[in-house]
Amino acid sequence: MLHYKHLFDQLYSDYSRLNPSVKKINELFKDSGETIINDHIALRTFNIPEINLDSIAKPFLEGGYKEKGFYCFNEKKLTAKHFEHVKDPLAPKVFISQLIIEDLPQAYQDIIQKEIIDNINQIPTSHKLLLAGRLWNLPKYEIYKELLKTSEYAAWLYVFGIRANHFTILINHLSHFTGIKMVNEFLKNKGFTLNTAGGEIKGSPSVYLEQSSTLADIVKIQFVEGDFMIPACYYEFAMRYILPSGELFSGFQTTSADKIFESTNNQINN
Ligand code: OOG
Ligand code: NI
Repeated sequence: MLHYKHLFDQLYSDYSRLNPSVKKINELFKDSGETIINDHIALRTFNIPEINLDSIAKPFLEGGYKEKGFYCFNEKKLTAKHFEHVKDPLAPKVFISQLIIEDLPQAYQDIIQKEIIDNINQIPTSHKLLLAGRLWNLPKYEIYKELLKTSEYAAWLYVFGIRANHFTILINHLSHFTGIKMVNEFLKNKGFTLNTAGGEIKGSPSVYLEQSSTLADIVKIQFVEGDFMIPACYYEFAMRYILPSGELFSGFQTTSADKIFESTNNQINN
């Protein structure tokens, strides 16, 4: 079994290769004298049995993770769970969501069946599934545009497949930044565009979690029809607060997460 640290290294290397902002942001924080702690990563998938949320979670469970929270996003037709390492409090948390295909209009279910499910070649086993990316053929731009009309999540997933769609800098562990506002100002000054859906800062100390994120990098992707520039992955920043019990809040907030999902949506943010 692959050690989870090694797994995160591999997920990170795919993520930073695909998204030029990632390395730039990391370097900016390092140049400011910071050591980066990753609060969590997120993965997306379809509720197709072989690759659904629970299938994606398996390698993490085998690596010492435990299921913690369950979340529903009715409008987006998603469910999600988060996982935490049982022993290592500094191990990144893992947020996995899945699209409930049968909740989409029939015409879109048919597209997903024909263009995705019927085209799944081989499903890698164990942790290799998490690094698989797209498990189906080269995407069609025409299908991507069509999926965008019903679910931005479905369109993104059709192109990018299974991979980490963001890493998250834990602001609590930064030494020169006093809060999320200061992080946001720093990023904007350096030329990064933040996701403004629901406001730049999602959440508040009263829900024990504040989050912000960049807008996904626009990258060149090869489609059947040729190359097109589309949003890929983003970077998130999170500040966690102490619960009345004295413990640091380790979960997620559905209302905030709903807006964080929009970081890959250049329709809403333009
Ligand atoms: C996940 C969005 C939710 C959070 O921290 O609330 C999230 C996604 O975009 O796949 O990461
Ligand atoms: Ni996140």
